[in-house]
This record gives sequence, C-alpha cells and structure tokens, in this order.
Amino acid sequence: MTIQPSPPTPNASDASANEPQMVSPVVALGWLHTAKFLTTAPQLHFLPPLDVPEIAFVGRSNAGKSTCINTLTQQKQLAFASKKPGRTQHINLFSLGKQGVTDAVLADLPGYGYAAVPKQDKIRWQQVMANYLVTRENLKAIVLMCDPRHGLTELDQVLLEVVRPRVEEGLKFLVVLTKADKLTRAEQSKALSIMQLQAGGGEVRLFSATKRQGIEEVATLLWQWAHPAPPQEGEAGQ
Ligand SMILES: Nc1nc2c(ncn2[C@@H]2O[C@H](COP(=O)(O)OP(=O)(O)OP(=O)(O)O)[C@@H](O)[C@H]2O)c(=O)[nH]1
Ligand SMILES: [Mg+2]
Repeated sequence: MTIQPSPPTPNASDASANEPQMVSPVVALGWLHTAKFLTTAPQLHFLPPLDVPEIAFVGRSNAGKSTCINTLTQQKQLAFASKKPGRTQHINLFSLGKQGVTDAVLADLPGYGYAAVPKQDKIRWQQVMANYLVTRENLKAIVLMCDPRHGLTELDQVLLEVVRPRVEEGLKFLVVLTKADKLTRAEQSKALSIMQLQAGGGEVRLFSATKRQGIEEVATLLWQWAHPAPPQEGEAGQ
C-alpha cells in the first residue's frame, strides 16, 4: 500500500493558503467511503509513524465516536459501535484515499469517563490519550464528540487544555454535538450557541447518525482539513 499526502489540487491556484478548498459533499463522502481498517494499537508507540494527515475522534465513552465514523464512511461495521460503553479499547486507524493511495487517516480512540472502568485503567488510558494528542506528529485535526444533553464533561475540559497549545499552532478542532435527534429544534440551536462560546474558536456542528443530520457538513470539513489549499506563489516558506 502506498501512503502519501495528496498533491496540491491543480485548479486551486486562486485559493489562498488560509481559505479552505471548495468541495462538493458528494466528493467528500466518496472520499470517506474509501475508508479501510489500517491497524490497531493499545498504546501510542505501537502506532506506525505516518506522514499523511490524521484526524482523531475523541470524547467520553458512549458519545457516539464509532457510530459517527461508520456513518461518515457509509460502512456499517468499520468501527465497533456498541450500546455497552467502553467498546473501543484500542486506537484504531482507518486509511482513506482513492485508487489505493492513502492520503489521510481517521483514528477512533477509546472513550473516557466510563464509571465502571477500574481507576488504574482510567488513569492509564488518560495518559495514553494525552500522550497521543500532544506528540502524534501527523495529527492534523481533532473531532471532539459531545452529547449536548451532558455538555462538556470535566475530562472534555482537561482534553481541551491538553490540546490548546497545538490548536494555537494550527491543529484543527471540531466539536460534534452528537445524538441531536434526542433534542428539539430549539434545544439544538441553544446547544449550538453554547458550544460555540465554549469551543474556543473551533468549529461546532450538530450531528445525528439516526436522522442523518450534519453528515455532509462534517464530511466536507474533514475533506478540507485533509486537503489544504497549496500556498500561493510567493507564500512558500512564510
Ligand atoms: N439516538 C442516537 N444514538 C446514537 C447516535 N450515535 C450513536 N448512538 C448510540 O450511542 C451508543 C454508543 O455509540 P458508540 O458509537 O459505540 O459510542 P463510542 O463513543 O464509540 O463509545 P466507546 O467506544 O465506548 O467510547 C450506541 O448505542 C449507538 O447506537 C445518534 O446519532 N443518535
Ligand atoms: Mg467506540
């Protein structure tokens, strides 16, 4: 398998390096549909070093990370989703890219905050995750899955603090408000406004796997982050 960052898109010459490239949701979803299981690892040092953009899905246990990955990739059982919290226990990587050329990877991370997990395991996992978020070199974006009925938990806040220095250096950040189908329209727009204030400049989107809400928006954003516009002439090295 070949793994390489995608080359600059030729017809994007008039796009500024800071502006996202335009893409249709159909293209973004077609790209996500190419997802294939790449590898699984209990700890950071078992993950292969990669030089393509990596997008990590994080959040409390049962928030809907694995379901979101399955929905975005339009594959029923790519990531293990379950009614039982704590189903995902390893870092699972999925490669993306057309014609067998990987141009990005998705990472499904185990959830945190599940009460029934022994304390030692919780601490161990929090350390693995913090280590991953701080040191994974090709990490390009974080998708924080948050159930708006619970809001940001204490551990979500800790995570935000851990990644803040990297976000200030350009790491992309998206809060996905999951299970939006459980909220009324009015509750949805309230949850969106509150999270926009809390997300510290990151993006926020409502999402529902069951009602298929927000799928195109999230897919487009992920595609844009994995395919940044090439620098304009004269901008190289700035
Ligand atoms: N109503 C509703 N339920 C959802 C949605 N997304 C996920 N769920 C349910 O939430 C439960 C947990 O989903 P998972 O995708 O396994 O959650 P996870 O965040 O991967 O959980 P861990 O692997 O334990 O961290 C499952 O019962 C899903 O069916 C959604 O959009 N709407
Ligand atoms: Mg999971």
